Amino acid sequence: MLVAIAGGVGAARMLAALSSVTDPAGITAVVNTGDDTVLHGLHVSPDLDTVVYTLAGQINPETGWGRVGETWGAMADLRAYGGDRLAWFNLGDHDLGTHMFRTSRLAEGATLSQVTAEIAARWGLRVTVLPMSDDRVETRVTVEEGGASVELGFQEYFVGRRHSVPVLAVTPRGVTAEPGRRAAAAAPGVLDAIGQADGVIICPSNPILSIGPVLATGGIGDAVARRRDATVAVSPIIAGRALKGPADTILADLGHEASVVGVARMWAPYAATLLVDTADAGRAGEVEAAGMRCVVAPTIMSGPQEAAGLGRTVLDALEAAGAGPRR
Ligand code: FO1
Repeated sequence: MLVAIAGGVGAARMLAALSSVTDPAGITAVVNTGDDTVLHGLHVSPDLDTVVYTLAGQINPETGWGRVGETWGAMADLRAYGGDRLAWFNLGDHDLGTHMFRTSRLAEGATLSQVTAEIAARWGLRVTVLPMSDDRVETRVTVEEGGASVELGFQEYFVGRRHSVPVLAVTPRGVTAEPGRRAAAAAPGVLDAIGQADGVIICPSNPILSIGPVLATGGIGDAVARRRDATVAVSPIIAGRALKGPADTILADLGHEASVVGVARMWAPYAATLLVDTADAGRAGEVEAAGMRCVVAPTIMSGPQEAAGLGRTVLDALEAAGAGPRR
């Protein structure tokens, strides 16, 4: 069994790639829920939905989030009532059905893991999709705005500010105990899955915004570190740039090097191997000096063949580490 530590778009594509080269029933995804938000009374779990829709072949390929062939009737009406003040976060009509289902099941007392399993079952997924926690973890982003430091909710930063303001700090709230609230626990099955996995993959998601909150929750980071030798991380940074999103600028804002070497310094305690793109072949020595075995291969999933190629490279890297599923 393989366990993938996952954020949104990059992870979803990695999971689809792995599913095309190994039995999807042998893959468990542990997905970030720090981006979750409540809008119009509805519980939205963007990374869980991105993973599920992608694996179900239902993702909008242009945005990488939301449903393919979506319609926007509800948003148009909401905008007519309240303008962009209310309609700043785009929830398509079909996507809304998922949020309504999740919210009503949570109100009935179901856990987020149970609802996620129900949503995955509706789409016939064979990959097991687990939220990192059934408890609320809220990634807060402190930014510099108008000369002051302002703490924002994740989506206020990511969508509201188009992730274009300098970031001063990223804090996953809820991962440590606070007065009146215990620390978030890993969702049922997460720690066992990591402990028993043949191999663990840290997906090419934003290290600070997406993977960081997963590793900070309920002992998940410690569990992955204990499987360090069997863990392969895929760099989301290629030639100093993120393919999508603000991973490069946030790394730099927070004092890390926005490069495969910065990624290696961050993941060395958790993963023995870092897979970097051929564009970064020249930096393999520095990755190794940071304490990770460096595998160099094409990592851009520009089409199904390239994605399958990356999936096979990850399996080969696991096998070379003495890990990975039987093939
Ligand atoms: N991203 C945007 O840039 N604009 C949006 O309006 C937006 C809406 C949205 C709705 C549902 C969903 O599952 C994802 C959505 N996203 C949107 C993406 C989301 O903000 C990011 O993918 C993640 O939270 C970062 O991983």
